Amino acid sequence: MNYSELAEAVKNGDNILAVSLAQDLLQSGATIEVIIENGLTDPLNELSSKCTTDDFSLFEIMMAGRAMMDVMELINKELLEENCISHKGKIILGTIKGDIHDLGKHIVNIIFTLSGFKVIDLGKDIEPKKFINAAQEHKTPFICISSLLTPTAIYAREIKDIAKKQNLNDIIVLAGGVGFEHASKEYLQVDYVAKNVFDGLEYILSIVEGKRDG
Ligand code: B12
Repeated sequence: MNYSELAEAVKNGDNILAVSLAQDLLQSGATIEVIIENGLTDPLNELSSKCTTDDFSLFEIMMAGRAMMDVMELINKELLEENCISHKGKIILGTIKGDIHDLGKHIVNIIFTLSGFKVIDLGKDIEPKKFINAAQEHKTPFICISSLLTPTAIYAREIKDIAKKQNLNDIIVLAGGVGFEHASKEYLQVDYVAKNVFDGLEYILSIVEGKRDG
């Protein structure tokens, strides 16, 4: 199956071609995991250097982001039609304070929703305290934080501290995104650091299904 054509269309910001290629891939039986990794995440990661060099093109990155989100919408629609949504619980999600990257967070939202969770998406650049407030308001232990910027680790570390001060000992913090993925859970003071969205989902599912303690 040809994922490189899809990746190229996303990189070029050609959303119409990207959606049509993704449709072909889905029809030929490609898995969502592989479409997301090879067709969507990889091309955006390839644009990486544009964020730090003189070659920086916000327009190019935003167009690629739009193509990616249009493909995600298609995947979302297909799965909703298949009626595979159940109800497994609520999850608080947000990009941590100091960071405005949110394309990856949107993917996490979609994958977790499709897997049966009600996702409360707080948005981006979110204060640690707000995650705790939302978890209390929605009566859920699950907080998922996303970051693509390594210096935001200082804010990730605050979440469990705030919870402890309020005697909220059941709060479970899952960290993900390239800003966190090389850090240890001890360093970030979280319960788990996900290698990718599906690894994070497995972790939450294993707790919900009683296979692992929080
Ligand atoms: C697109 C992009 C932007 C866009 C963001 C648009 C948007 N709405 O998100 C714009 C142009 C705005 C931008 C801005 C900046 N960016 Co930028 N950006 C990128 C780029 C090229 C791609 C990121 C992306 O969207 N990838 C695709 C998505 C789908 O992947 P993802 O986010 O990693 O998410 C996946 C997984 O990580 C995971 N995941 C993510 N979150 C979570 C959470 C949980 C709980 C779980 C389970 C999983 C999970 O699931 C997703 C699906 O697979 C990266 C390069 C890179 N290699 O990542 C740089 C990059 C992240 N940016 C970088 C930088 C430095 C910046 C700026 C500071 C630049 C500047 N000088 O102003 C600003 C940030 C300002 C701020 N305060 O936040 C650096 C970060 C360096 C670092 N380690 O700290 C990178 C790595 C580029 C580089 N090589 O230096 N950026």
